[in-house]
Amino acid sequence: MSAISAISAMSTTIASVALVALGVGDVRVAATATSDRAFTVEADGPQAFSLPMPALSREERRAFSVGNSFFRDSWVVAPASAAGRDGLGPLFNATSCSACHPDDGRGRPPRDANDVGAGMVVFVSAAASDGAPHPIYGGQIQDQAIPGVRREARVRLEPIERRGQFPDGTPYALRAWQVHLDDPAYGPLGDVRLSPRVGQQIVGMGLLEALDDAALLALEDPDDANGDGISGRAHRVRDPDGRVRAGRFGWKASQPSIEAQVVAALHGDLGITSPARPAEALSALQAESVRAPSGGDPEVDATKIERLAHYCRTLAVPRRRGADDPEVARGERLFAALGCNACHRTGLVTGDASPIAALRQVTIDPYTDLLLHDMGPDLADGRRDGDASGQEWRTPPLWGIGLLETVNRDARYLHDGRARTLEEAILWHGGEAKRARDAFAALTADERRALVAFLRSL
Ligand code: HEC
Ligand code: HEC
Ligand SMILES: [Ca+2]
Ligand SMILES: [Ca+2]
Ligand SMILES: [Ca+2]
Repeated sequence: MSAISAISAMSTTIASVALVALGVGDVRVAATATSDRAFTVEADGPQAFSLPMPALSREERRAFSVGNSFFRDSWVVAPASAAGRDGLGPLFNATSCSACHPDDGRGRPPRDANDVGAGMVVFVSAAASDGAPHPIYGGQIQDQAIPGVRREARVRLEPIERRGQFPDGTPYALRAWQVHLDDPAYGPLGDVRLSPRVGQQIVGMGLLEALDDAALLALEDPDDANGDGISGRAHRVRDPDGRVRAGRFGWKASQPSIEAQVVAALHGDLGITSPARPAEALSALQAESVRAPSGGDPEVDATKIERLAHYCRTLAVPRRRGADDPEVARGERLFAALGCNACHRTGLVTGDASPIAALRQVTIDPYTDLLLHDMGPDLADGRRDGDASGQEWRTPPLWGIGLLETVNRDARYLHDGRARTLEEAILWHGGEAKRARDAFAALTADERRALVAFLRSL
């Protein structure tokens, strides 16, 4: 089959799939159930990700404000008069949560090797170790350190340009990163596997947490039994009590709960010890040479962790905008017809486990299944992370994605912030999503614009 006839065969398939979707008429245009008002907000400005869920009780709102200040304020080197906010480092990546999640939005890749603390973390392991922490540098590269201590390395991203063409002849350009670790301070890194990732926007976390494991396991299709080319599986991880849970947070769903994510962020990104991680993030070799004042034993208590987790749990989801615009509605039909919604799922129902009553037993449209998918070699980092292979990534939620550029002017898409636009993000899809990606590329320019208009309405 020539390339041209392959493409036209493909668009015929898409057209008929689209007709089926239209005929059935079951494409939900906007989530308008009254219960949604409990956890969504009408907001389209730079603070759109920063609002508490409307349904919070007065006490939950107060806890939100306390968590908000822990999230926003910078940690300082111990000892400091700001007791309770000291203990930063000795090694760290940024001085506050909000440095990497600015305005509760998305961090960005560094502009050069001196641009630190803006949201990217490079995870590391020795090539031969199958994902274990690096023997000297641990699980992640900290590119900052307190005075008198050497930062581990400087992170430098070298852009790699890639050009392509839509089947209709329109050219496009993509950009990926080659990661370099300059001036390693604790000895040679050797042959390593690196996984650069940016901090995500953190809206709606409490709803994702409120999905029961069983609800996620029901979405799995590890052997693609239904033959749609998509075979997501849950990332089975251990929670702090040793129970196996369906992981859901982070780009590889490595963390089973918001609390576990908060503990890991404090420990790895800020250098703050906690009851669950009482020792600083230093390898044995580093611990021999690094002397640093402690900000307490441990540096945060369970209450602060709980407040931070509560804050992340109760940030509201911005409501959709312009959902009844005809172009947006057309884009929404294409999203379904192309099979984007096989992974970016809607209509999930939460269980009873959330500590926030308003988040129990509600239907949500997060545009994710929280499962791992093989996304092909172009997006692969080649590094095992728990049970996730180098090619597997968690479907990221798309709710709020249309506001990312309003909240974070430098917003970038995908796990390492390589994509400058939503269109680029789609074009990088491969592996299980290759069929959907190729179908997107084969659309007319108007249809592609409609699909992007739909994404911008989320
Ligand atoms: C140095 C940058 C950095 C700092 C500081 C940081 N984060 Fe993150 N955050 C990230 C990255 C990178 C990820 C994705 C991690 C992964 O893929 O495993 C992430 C993920 C998260 C997630 C999960 C988001 C999702 O969609 O799954 C939450 C919640 C979160 N961070 C909260 C926090 C909190 C709370 C703090 C402060 C205690 C914090 N972060 C500090 C970079 C950072
Ligand atoms: C097989 C599952 C799957 C399918 C099908 C799929 N996606 Fe994705 N999508 C993902 C995963 C996984 C990522 C994250 C990849 C990464 O960061 O490396 C992603 C990322 C994205 C992003 C960037 C999100 C962000 O937070 O930066 C957008 C936008 C997106 N997808 C839209 C689409 C559209 C539109 C389609 C249909 C043409 C589609 N996806 C089909 C799994 C899928
Ligand atoms: Ca510390
Ligand atoms: Ca390290
Ligand atoms: Ca399947």
